Amino acid sequence: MSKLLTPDEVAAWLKESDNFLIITHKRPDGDTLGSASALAQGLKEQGKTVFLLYNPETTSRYLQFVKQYHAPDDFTPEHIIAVDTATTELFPKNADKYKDSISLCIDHHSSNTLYAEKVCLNAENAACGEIIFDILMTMPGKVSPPTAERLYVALSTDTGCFSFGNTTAYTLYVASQLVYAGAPNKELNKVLFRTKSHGRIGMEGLITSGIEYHFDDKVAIASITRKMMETTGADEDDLDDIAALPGSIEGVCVGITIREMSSPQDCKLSVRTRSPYDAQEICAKFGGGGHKLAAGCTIEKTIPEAKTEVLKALKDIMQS
Ligand SMILES: [Mn+2]
Repeated sequence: MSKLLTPDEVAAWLKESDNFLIITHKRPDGDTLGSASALAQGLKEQGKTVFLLYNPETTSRYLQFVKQYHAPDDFTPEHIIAVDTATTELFPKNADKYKDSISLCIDHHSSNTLYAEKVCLNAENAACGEIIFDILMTMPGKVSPPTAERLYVALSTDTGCFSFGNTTAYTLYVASQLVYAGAPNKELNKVLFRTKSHGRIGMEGLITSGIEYHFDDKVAIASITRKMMETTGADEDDLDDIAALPGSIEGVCVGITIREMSSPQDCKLSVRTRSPYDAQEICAKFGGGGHKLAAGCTIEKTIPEAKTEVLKALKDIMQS
């Protein structure tokens, strides 16, 4: 059984330990990479030896924040720390060998499986970066400009630039402290939230022009084919949060994105709803799951066939 630690207790343990390797999760986002690199920077400033395990899926957007901390091949860690990672299933492949020997896990997912020896968990936090902030604030150097910059990346990306429902007064308090500490918020917001790649713009254009409306325009269905990806040269990164697009249209209560995956007979559906419509209820009809306002499922049919199926399934829900 894991021992649960407060941020103060984590700081005390970090102070008496050394030689850390920090692990981030599969398909790494700004929170896991920002939290890991901020912790590495903060511990380095305390004179510790600390590195990040290279995450092979790190995208160019985040590489600049983490690359200076990557562990050399000959580094032998004494302690492994996982950040923002709810289960060992989410470890990248090269971290698999550490899964039974994690000294400390710092996380904000209520689904955390408590796989680490010590766990610092607060599911009230919008981002894992808030917990890293709490830990570093108890240390002598507190938060330096490079640390603040990385924590700002963590907080802003996990909250959609402080716009998602998970944003709390505490999130905004920490963000303000980070800006005071030197986080370049204007530059980061421009790069992270106000810049779109060519692939992204191309995809948004194609997707938007193909959106279909049903049930008095309360349902919007967007389609993504592999052909569209080829035409625009878009990659996985360019499709980040694309499922939010149909649901962002005025008056739309159920936004559905149907994406053709590895074959034309393999479609992934992402459903976003506004209350009282239940995305989970819709996806459960196809063996999928998720949350009340965001859920997903797989339908082994072509896009037009999947559309027909989902419209049939929506009939009762939309007309009740
Ligand atoms: Mn997170």
